[in-house]
Amino acid sequence: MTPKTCILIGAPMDSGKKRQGCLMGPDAYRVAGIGPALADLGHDVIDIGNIGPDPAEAHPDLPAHVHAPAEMIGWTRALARAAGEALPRGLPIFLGGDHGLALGSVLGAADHAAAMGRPLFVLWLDAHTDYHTPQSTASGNLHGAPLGYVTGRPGFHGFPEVKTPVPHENICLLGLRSVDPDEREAMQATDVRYHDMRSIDETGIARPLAAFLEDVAKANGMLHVSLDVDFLDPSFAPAVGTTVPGGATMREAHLAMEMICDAGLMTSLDLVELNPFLDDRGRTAQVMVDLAASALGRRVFDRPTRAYS
Ligand code: EXY
Ligand code: MN
Ligand code: MN
Ligand code: MN
Repeated sequence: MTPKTCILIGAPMDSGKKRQGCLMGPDAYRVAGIGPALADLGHDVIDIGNIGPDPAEAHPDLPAHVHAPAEMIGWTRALARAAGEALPRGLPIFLGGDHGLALGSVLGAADHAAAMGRPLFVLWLDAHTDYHTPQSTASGNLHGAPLGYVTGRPGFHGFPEVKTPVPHENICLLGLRSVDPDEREAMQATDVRYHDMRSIDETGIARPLAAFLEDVAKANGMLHVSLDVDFLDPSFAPAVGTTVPGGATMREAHLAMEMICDAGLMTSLDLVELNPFLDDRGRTAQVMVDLAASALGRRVFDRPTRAYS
């Protein structure tokens, strides 16, 4: 793999939901050795430390049940700026923090891609569709809304304007098994590519992913990968507040990341929803670091053995 400049951006964000703990995520990844793991693969690693939210006000038109609206708005601004500053220099890796960070990381990636005259594609590895709006969410937790925001759904009052919504056909979700009725209704009306675990059981994870990556390449797209801990089955990755049984196996997860690496298209990465408070001696943090390494070139062998027809 061509060596990259990997820019680690700590985003100790917990405002996307009520349960706290993801704020310890960035340091858990550091303790699990994310920097040396990527440097060992020949990459330049720049760790800019942790960023924080901009000061912001909640917007009066946001529904009252939305959790921590001012922090969500402030984080989105700060993260979009961080993405815009990092992308011209290398490959930003956002160390979450909850999935609310993707409102800003994807917004920044979309604005940068537009400035480069390239389309942005998004690969969403998650048990959940995260496609709510502030009005449709029952929980009020906006870590369940990043895809709603970046695709330009209405109602995110007070948030930065989404000047270049990500086209639905440029989004592929893998690993789904917990989707709210409103999300299902809204998502089925779009041309987003969604693959729940049932379809992955039938086709394997490689087929839909290979087709998606081919389209990204054909469009000369930039690829933002958003990896939620709960994509994996809880038996492999227990340290997340929204576990859903029946998730991706360790090998399905590594195959996905190895295919992403082989395609050479990834331009930004989120590692989100790790809650070290729920971990068992850092096991889940280590899984996420190993998956990031697979996406950035870690292999058992440098080349496959003789080809079999
Ligand atoms: N759909 C549920 C909600 O909106 O509250 C659960 C969302 C979980 C979101 C996590 C980050 O993936
Ligand atoms: Mn998520
Ligand atoms: Mn999730
Ligand atoms: Mn569309």
